[in-house]
Amino acid sequence: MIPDVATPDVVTPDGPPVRGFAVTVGDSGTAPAAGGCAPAFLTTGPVREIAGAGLRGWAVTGPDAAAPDAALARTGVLLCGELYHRDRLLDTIGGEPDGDSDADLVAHAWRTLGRGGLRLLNGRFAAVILAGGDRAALLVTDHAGGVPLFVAADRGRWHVATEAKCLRGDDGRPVPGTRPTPRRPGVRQVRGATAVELPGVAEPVRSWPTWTPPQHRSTVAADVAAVRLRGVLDDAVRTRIGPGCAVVLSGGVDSGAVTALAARHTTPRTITMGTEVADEFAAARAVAEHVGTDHHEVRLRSADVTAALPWAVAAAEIVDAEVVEYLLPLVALYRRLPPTRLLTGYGADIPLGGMHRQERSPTTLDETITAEIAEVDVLNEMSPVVGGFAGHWATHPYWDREVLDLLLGLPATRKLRDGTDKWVLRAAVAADLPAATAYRAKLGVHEGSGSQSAWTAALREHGVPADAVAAAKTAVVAACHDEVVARRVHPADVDLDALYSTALYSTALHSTALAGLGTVPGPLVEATAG
Ligand code: IOT
Ligand code: MG
Repeated sequence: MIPDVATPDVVTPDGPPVRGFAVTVGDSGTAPAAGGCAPAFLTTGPVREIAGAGLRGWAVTGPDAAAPDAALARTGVLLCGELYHRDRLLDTIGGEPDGDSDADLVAHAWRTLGRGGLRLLNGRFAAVILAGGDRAALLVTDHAGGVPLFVAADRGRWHVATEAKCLRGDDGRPVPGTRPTPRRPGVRQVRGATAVELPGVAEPVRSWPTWTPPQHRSTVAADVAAVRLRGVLDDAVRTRIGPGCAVVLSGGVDSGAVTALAARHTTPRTITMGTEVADEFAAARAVAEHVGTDHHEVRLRSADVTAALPWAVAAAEIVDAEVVEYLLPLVALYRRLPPTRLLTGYGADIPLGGMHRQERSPTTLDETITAEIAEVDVLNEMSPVVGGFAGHWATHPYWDREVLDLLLGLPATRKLRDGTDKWVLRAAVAADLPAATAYRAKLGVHEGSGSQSAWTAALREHGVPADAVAAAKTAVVAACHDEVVARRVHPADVDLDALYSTALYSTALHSTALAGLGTVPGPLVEATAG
């Protein structure tokens, strides 16, 4: 009998000591003043004040983590997130770091090899490095922007945070290596794979890249590519698992592969979600039974999935309704689970072109993948706040740097082969999974859980005509973003009905037939009942 919720007694919360931060970096030599009350982090966990030479602010830590001050004093590094392949990293750098933490390793890489040291790091992190000399600090992101990092300039000081909602202020200084944050004037997001050097008051800001996606494509034989992919993916999974970890398993090949590889090193828990509208329970169970996991099914009401909207927007801090729609079912699931280290199959479809299953031309597929990769570092769909709001630490093996390097260096003919999409991944793990899973057609998370249709139905009930649903989703997400990011309303306090009505009326996306009846702005579902 498969239990329907993960039982708390098998859960070991495990994740990096620092899950988020909001700090002020002073001009050279000046320690900024304390920032008053703690910022409005959505990430949950103990919030601790931190201060070091030239840096002051707040950090959200893991449940049992020590205050970050001691590590900051020793390393000069404030690190949110974690590194992978640590042994190889240390072997490559040589010498001995001052301590065991990942912040110590980052400091060791920087002090020993400078910029070259930062180009070695494979992890999921955002860091502030107190660089010394005439520089106030270095802001560093991982290759994929896996931990979003925001910066706002303010009269010679810099406010830096892992959540945009924690920041205000803008003195108009140009900041290379960043992009404006949607609907948050003055707050800029550091691009992925970037180091931004924040100087003293008058100096210009400089930035430099730490990684670029390969532009070449390899002619390696198809079967060799598949063997190599299994190797790097196995490493990525092995270096991400931890005590009590769980894989969120849809039953598709992406999360199926993560599950099968995790099961080579531990007995993972697997968790699959569905709603009363739709589920993929049979497909997930086939994987769980084949590889031997501790499997759990969670059935949510589809109303709970659409109600996750403010949480999804507050966590990812984005206005892209399509991406928010992918996140809804996962966010709804994460709300139900006790704090857990989670592995996902998220992101596999981006380098493999899996979202374009109708695409039959390798020429077009290569261009599409290249274009999507160029934007992915600011979409925040893999942000740790997605999960961190409920105390989880979720990590995504397909966005390991070595997996990405391999997948992005393959020509589209290895991804679309003999009429099969995502061919190289399917071939890589065919022997690890039931045949039906390895060659299962892609079903998006928003389709398999019924959340896409549930959100559409909710909008239709608010009077949105069928041909305006996509525009309505965009308007609702933008209005929601204004609430939870710009105005810092907690997602639990958002009145979703009121938000729908305001967003839809102000953009005239409700049905004009209903508006013609003279109904005043308010939940249309009530106005039309009976
Ligand atoms: P999809 O690939 O279906 O799901 C992403 C991950 O969410 C899965 O690998 C799995 O770990 C988890 N998951 C999905 N469904 C369930 C479920 N029912 N129960 C438990 N866990 C589940 C969209 C998508 O279709 O997700 N994600 C794409 C990329 C988005 C496009 N972004 C972009 N172009 N920037 C992806 O690559 O994952
Ligand atoms: Mg997928």
